[in-house]
Amino acid sequence: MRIDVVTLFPEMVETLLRFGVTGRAVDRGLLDVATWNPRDAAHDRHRTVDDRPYGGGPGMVMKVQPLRDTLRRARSAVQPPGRTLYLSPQGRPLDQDGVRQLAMEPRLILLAGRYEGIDERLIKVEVDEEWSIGDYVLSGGEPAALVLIDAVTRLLPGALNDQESAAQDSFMDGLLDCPHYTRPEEIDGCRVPAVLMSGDHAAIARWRRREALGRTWRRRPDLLARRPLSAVEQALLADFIREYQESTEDAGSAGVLPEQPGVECHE
Ligand code: 9D3
Repeated sequence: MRIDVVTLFPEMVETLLRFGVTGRAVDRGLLDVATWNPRDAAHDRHRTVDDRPYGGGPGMVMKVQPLRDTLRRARSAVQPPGRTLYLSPQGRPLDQDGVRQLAMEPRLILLAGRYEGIDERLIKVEVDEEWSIGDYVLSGGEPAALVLIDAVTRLLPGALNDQESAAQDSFMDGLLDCPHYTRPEEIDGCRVPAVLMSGDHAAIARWRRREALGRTWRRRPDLLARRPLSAVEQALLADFIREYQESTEDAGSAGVLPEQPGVECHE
């Protein structure tokens, strides 16, 4: 997959490509990323890339000419160029379904904005899709471009090793992950759940699925609502819920101590 990124901070993007899964995808020739800096297309003495907003107010807007020339340069570097995606808070929220769609494209052009954003007419004429990575405020589009590139790269055939692929497959079935443990067997009185030490692989698989269902039920009911459960899964979740209610219904803690998200200790 070829991705061209238009950004005022190319080093931010290039850094991701030096490490881990994304770095390996580049080494293996699965991912090819090029960066394009609008500052290189600014021709005035100060190489200006921002301008004041019509209507006044605080903040600046990315200047049209350097950005438009840069997009055209990026497009003519690879034929056909692929769709142009503008990363912006106003975009379609990225989720794993969106990542899957984007990963099927052979080429993408990503536009990362700075300041208050880009001229609306540039969006209309030059941009095919707008994507957000969630409802929080970033300082620019680069972190969003990194998130998108990272998530998409993981779906390119050959990017993950076998173990990573297996783990990815189980996440992609729409549930949160089960808890994980490694040595030592006990930390400050917290022991590894006995079933994981039992060597009973069927019981371990059941326990993991039950924990995944239970945590999704507790922490992300929105995910559970979108996912049909098999009869086996319904039984495992019912089992989790019954145990959970037994453990919270005793006199002292009834309704008083909600689980702190992410904090649990098994005896
Ligand atoms: C005056 C209100 N603004 C500044 C606080 C709006 C604003 C402009 C530019 C907010 C963020 C940004 C920069 N953000 C991105 O470029 C961005 C982004 C994000 O902030 N959140 C989630 N996804 C994305 S994708 C690009």
